[in-house]
Amino acid sequence: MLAVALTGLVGAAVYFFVWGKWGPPAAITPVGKEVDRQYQLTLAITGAIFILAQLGLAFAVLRYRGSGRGAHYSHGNNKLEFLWTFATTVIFLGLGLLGYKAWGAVRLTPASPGAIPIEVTTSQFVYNFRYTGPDGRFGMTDPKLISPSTGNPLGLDPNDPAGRDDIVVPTLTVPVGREIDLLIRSQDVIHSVFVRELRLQQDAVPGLTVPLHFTADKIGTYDIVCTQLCGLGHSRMHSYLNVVSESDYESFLKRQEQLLRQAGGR
Ligand SMILES: [Cu+2]
Repeated sequence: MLAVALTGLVGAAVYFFVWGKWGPPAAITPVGKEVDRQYQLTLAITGAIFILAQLGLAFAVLRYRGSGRGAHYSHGNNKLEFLWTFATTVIFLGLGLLGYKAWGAVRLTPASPGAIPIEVTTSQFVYNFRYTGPDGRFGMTDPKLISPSTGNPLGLDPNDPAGRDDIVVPTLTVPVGREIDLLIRSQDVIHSVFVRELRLQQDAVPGLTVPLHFTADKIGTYDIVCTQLCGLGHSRMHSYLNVVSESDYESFLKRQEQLLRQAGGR
């Protein structure tokens, strides 16, 4: 019975992975595709070991059932223990080193000089995205000036001319095929920025500006969610990443600049 149950378990596990119905949506960045390749490799190696180990156990249960012999005491086998510890170390370290390209490259290297800087500020329970405006510079902010109800959620300092053209919006719009340099901040507790299609998940930590860069290669609208339990409204903390064509991006910026002028600037 146990041997049959184990074999059934292995069959069901393999079936669900091969079926792939609950897999993630397709990646939209070169790094995302790298993460997927790395994940598939890890899954293939650990999956093969899982199948062999469980089927081996089922075989042993079946083969040695009811033989009437008592169990015999063993001191273990040094050679075998060395072998599987060594194999585990090689696989673990090997996958870790291979994963550098997928995980580390995006975090341990800075964005290229031509990347578009966009600041993400998280707070309970919203995202605010800031663009530099035509001057290419972010204006100064002051925590004392933070006032979402009067339209200054980031606390932009009106005396700093660099901040007068800064665009602040609740959703992230980026041009396709261009590198984006996200600068992630938090005003209160630890939040996070997670976009499944980018295969990126990064905490927003109060007091830090965490950079994260990506180049999306597929036009579309994707969910941005907070994956840190940040308070009662955590489940509502949500925004969108709009990947648009270069010309749509230009008109988005134009429109925002126009709105800012209509509002009389800051
Ligand atoms: Cu949050």
